[in-house]
Amino acid sequence: MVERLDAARLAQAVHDLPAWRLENGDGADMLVRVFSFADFSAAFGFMARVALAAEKAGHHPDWSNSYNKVTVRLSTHDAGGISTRDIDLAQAIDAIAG
Ligand code: H2B
Repeated sequence: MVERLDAARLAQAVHDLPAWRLENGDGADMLVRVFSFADFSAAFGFMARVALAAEKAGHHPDWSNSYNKVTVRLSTHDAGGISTRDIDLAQAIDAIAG
């Protein structure tokens, strides 16, 4: 079972991921980033690449898509907050987005 990051490690992780913001939903912390693309096709292509990376990692985003925008929310459901799995996935998503 993966553990939630403690306050100090979470603060460092958020500092190291400047494009992501910290939100609290239903009592659980999550990392949130909104990605904008030229059109729906580009947004969906991004989602397909992230989906493959997420499946490979066994860790999955909560997300939504509206035309050219993709909102990604990362948290570890099993831990009720943010774990190293979310940090790793955020870094992988940033690399995919370029
Ligand atoms: N993704 C996220 N975001 N949080 C989880 O707790 C989680 C997951 N758990 N993907 C995984 C799958 C788990 O249910 C499997 C059994 O590893």
